[in-house]
Amino acid sequence: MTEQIQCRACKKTNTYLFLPLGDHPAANAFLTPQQLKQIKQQEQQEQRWPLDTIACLDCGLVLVKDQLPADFFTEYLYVPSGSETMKRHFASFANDIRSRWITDKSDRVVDIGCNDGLLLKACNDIGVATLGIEPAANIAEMARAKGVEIFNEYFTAESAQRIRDKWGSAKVITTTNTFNHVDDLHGFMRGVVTLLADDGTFIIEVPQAITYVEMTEFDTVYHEHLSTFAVKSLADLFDFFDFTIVDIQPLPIHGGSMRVSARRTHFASKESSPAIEWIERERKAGLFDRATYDAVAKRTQKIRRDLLALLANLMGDGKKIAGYGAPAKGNTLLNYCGIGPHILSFLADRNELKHGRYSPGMHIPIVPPDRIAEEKPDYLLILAWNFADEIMEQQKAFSAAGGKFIVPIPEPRIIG
Ligand code: DWN
Repeated sequence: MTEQIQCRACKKTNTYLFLPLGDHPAANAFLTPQQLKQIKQQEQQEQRWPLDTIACLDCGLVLVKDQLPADFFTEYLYVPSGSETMKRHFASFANDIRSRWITDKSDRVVDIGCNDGLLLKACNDIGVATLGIEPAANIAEMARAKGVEIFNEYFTAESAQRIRDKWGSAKVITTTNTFNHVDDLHGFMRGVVTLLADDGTFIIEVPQAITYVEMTEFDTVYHEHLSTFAVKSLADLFDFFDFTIVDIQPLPIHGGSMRVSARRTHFASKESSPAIEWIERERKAGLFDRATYDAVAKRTQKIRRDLLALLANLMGDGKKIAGYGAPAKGNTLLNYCGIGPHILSFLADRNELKHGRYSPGMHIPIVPPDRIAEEKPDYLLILAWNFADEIMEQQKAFSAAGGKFIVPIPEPRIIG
């Protein structure tokens, strides 16, 4: 029985380490040629930490321990603007915010972890006042270039007070795929309590634990993705701060997410909270049972076996295989399965910040997508499987030339 840890959401210690994935480098720590050279010459260690997937059997949180250095996000390589899906998603979210939660022109939306400002630009475009909070200097500049006002520091209980002193309270606080990167959720919530107007709304977008379990999305766990939330884990967390969930919307993005809106309990009704029905669904899905996670571990090991066998057979037939997408999740999969340049000759990715770099751990070169037409692989392993439709649509020329796709989750399969 491994040592139990305290759950960062509900603070109970009924946790279960069900899936040790090995020692992994940080999933977004894409290496420059210089860094790779120093590693190869043993001048520099590529830092790795145990990637142990843990479940809280009380609130359903799927979590990893926080092990990354404190300043990890001061230079960041992920931006959502590389995806048409995400551009459409944030435009729709901006309209939803204005129609449901904004009542006055002076009402401000504060987006914590605003990244390159995609959501706040969409809010500004429809006349909503905004402020972005983004600690990564390189990404903050991209947001500023879109005309988005930025507070370039981490959001904490302390910085929340300074933000409120300078810009006033927020009518809406949003945080999309940031809450799952935060270790001190209670400190973050103290900041929300400070910054949010009394009648304000706190809106979180995060991947769902129920989808992680049902679709065996083991690769969505990495050192920066500290948590994958169940509705119950959010409800238990909010209880500490007298917030109540008032709306839950399932979202198809990032492998199955949810948009959860919460308000202070004196502006909400616990009895009619949608959380009640969702938590019942989570209970029926076995999110609070050890056996559920034993089954996830077994399915994960089967995905590894089946994917390696599929790739070995194709290579045995003389087929050439490359990867499409260099997502953070792809590095969990590549490092867990031991898939390196001996199998995938390159990873094609549209994000220019990653071009010329190498994947952490397996050191596969990352190149622009036009390399596909030059190298003509027979198969593309889609590591950004959450965008498989968009990617296959884009790569119609590859399919027309006889190329086929491999999608690894929830089971490795060939498409095309
Ligand atoms: O929370 C996070 C999620 C939201 O995004 C971050 N911690 C890190 C990141 O995770 P990821 O890197 O796994 O996210 P994506 O958005 O699944 O990565 C997609 C990758 O694929 C990007 O590098 C862009 C690339 N891409 C592409 O090359 N062509 C994406 C699309 C849609 C394309 O057509």
